[in-house]
Amino acid sequence: MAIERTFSILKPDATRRNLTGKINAVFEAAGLRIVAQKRIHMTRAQAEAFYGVHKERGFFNDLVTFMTSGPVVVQVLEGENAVAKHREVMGATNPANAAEGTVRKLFAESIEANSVHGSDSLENAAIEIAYFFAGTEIVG
Ligand code: RTP
Ligand code: MG
Repeated sequence: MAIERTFSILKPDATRRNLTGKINAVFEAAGLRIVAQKRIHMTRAQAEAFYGVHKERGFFNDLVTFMTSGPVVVQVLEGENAVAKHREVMGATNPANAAEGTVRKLFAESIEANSVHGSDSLENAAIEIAYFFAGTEIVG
């Protein structure tokens, strides 16, 4: 299996409840290595552009408001099959459907305040990483 990099966000509900270490522990236990990480407060313009694919969805405005409601931690995670592995340990979007032991089952508050974001493909991972990180900030 190939070593991949994926893009991750610890969302405002996670930073507000001081859960960043607990969530990172789940990632690291799954074999994902944090090769870049920074805490930022996204602007509305940044969040709107990041979630541009969802702009026609009914939840878009609420999502942008939520993602700018507090600090987030943006991350690059590296490991074997990292995109799929990260999605697996995050769990289903709606925590009510998330499997036992997943981040969203353990920590998410709702379908919106679901603690984490993860890229859904290797192509999107590269785009999302480049949106938030310079190459020199990623140290494998
Ligand atoms: P993410 O992009 O955050 O990793 O999550 P995902 O792929 O599992 O979910 P996606 O369909 O891409 O939706 C992006 C984020 O929008 C919020 N959402 N709210 N109120 C709603 O019905 C609803 N549906 C989605 C969630 O924060 C979701 O993670
Ligand atoms: Mg998504």
